[in-house]
Amino acid sequence: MKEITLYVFIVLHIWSYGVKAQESGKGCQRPQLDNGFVDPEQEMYQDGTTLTYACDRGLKTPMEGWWGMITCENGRWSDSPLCTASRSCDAPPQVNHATIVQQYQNKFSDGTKVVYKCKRSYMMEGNADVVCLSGEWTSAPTCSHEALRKCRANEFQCRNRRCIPTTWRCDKDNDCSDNSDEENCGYENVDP
Ligand SMILES: [Ca+2]
Repeated sequence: MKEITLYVFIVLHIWSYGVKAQESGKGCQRPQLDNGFVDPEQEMYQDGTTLTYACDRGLKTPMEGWWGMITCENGRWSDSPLCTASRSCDAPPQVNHATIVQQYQNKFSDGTKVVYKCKRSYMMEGNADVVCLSGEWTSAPTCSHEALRKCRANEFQCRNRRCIPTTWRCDKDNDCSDNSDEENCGYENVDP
């Protein structure tokens, strides 16, 4: 009796192993992809393989990213890889201690501009606005804490902590925006 049980067990085991081997043996062929490349690059992929693919510069996957993932399931790919031209942008870059002035969207069309505003007591460095150009955002500003921002040797520190080039001091132009670069210049009495 014991022997029969063992025999049945072995037979079942071999049978289930055979089914598994058959399933995993199917695999998928390398998918057709124009204007992009797959990684890893092989002729055949085993079932369960997740294939990463990337698009050539300026092109995007259906998910609007420049790379996508498909999985080989029972001899078929979960999706066809596709690289097409897309000029819209995803969410603009996240900037610490800053908020975006406009209303939030998921997609931003080519040429859209968004404007950052630093939170209270944070100072902006770089351009306040970034533009979506052919699917890429131009570089975003940074916001650093006023107290941490030190002006460089050739800069003048305004009362509002802003840094301006020393040569802008006393040039009759309110560069600090609080006019502190134009105070004690000796001309106030002459030309108010
Ligand atoms: Ca000035």
